[in-house]
Amino acid sequence: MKVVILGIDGYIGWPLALRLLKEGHDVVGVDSFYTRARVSEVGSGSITPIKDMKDRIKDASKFYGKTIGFYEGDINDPDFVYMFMEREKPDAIVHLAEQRSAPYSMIGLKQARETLIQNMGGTINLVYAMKDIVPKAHLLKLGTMGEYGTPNIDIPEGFFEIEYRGRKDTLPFPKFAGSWYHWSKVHDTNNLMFANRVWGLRITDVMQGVVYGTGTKEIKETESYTRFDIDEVWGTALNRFCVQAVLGMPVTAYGKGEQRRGFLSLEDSISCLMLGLNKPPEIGEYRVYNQFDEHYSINELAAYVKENGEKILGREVEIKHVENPRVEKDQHYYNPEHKKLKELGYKPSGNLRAELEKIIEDVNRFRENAIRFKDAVMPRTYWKESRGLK
Ligand code: USQ
Repeated sequence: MKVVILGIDGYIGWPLALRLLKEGHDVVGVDSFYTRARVSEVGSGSITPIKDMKDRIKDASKFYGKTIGFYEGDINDPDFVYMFMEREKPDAIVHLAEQRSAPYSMIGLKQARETLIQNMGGTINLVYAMKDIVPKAHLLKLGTMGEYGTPNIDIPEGFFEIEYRGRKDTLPFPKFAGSWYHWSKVHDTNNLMFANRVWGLRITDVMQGVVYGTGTKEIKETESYTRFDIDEVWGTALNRFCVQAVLGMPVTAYGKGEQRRGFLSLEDSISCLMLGLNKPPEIGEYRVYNQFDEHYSINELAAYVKENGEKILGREVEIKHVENPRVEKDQHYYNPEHKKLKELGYKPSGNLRAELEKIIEDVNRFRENAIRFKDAVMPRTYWKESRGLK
């Protein structure tokens, strides 16, 4: 299968490229290096050593005996999208090339506009190019569990059956996102459903939870790392907690810490995306997966990091409940369904506690890099203070 990965340089894009290559597929990557640039703007960077794309591709092809095609450019430019789609005519496209940080989108109007325009612009260019060039290809697009928010009822996988005033229908489950970033994914989802309805494009919309971890099997065997972000804008909860433990900083549970999210390891995220690619939807089908392993409260995660951190590092790890910079419920019901991937054959690779040990050991190994970006770790982006023009 020929797969184009949009956002190949990212946290998930690079390990997915390695897995596809290892399994004998043809891989073509596209990236504008947006994440590298934006992370350095907030005074941070990946603490794992990541090479530039030329060297990453060289390392991967040395190991797996096959090379990766690459286009540098911005998918918000329709001419660019049409150009590489015409040349490559892929069987599948994995779309990971979006602004992926909720805090970034909440810094101010500039970042909010950038997030909405960039994310929706890239996706609309892509569905038009698919319709015109490869109408039977499979689009596997990364959405987020955060599209649903935290309603006081169970969350289905995309659609639910509803009875209203005596009539029944199966409808998209209502969305209630918590940042401009998460809303941009909701808007994408609506646009994808419509593209499917009018042109019959085959689409998998993946509602993914928070991903954690430093490695996958392929990263381990090639030693070709993926990025690992630790700052308050680009780093995510569990990864940041491990870094805080290693640096002797308090683990920052926001608010009461009772907010729950679905989590999965990087290894499992890649396995699930591979399942989605290897078992595509029918022509004309739009399907939705809720992609996570288990859900945990922030307090549970902080406690696991404390317990494992103290064992590995041999000193106390403090948990600190800081003022929640976000506007979100920090105590709520949470019961999302996640059956479909299991029906396709997904089996979690391990457990969160075992993975935690590996993350803490890796972060400890790259501790010098973490120290360089220490000032960017504590929260400073407050939803209520998002800057407008004044
Ligand atoms: N949190 C803390 N302390 C911290 C950082 C975060 O308590 O130091 C809490 C947040 O308040 C939030 C939860 O942890 O309730 C998750 O925050 P996060 O920063 O780990 O993740 P989030 O902003 O939701 O976004 C991340 C990825 C995004 C992806 C999303 C999946 O950046 O690309 O879509 O996870 S989900 O959360 O399921 O929507």
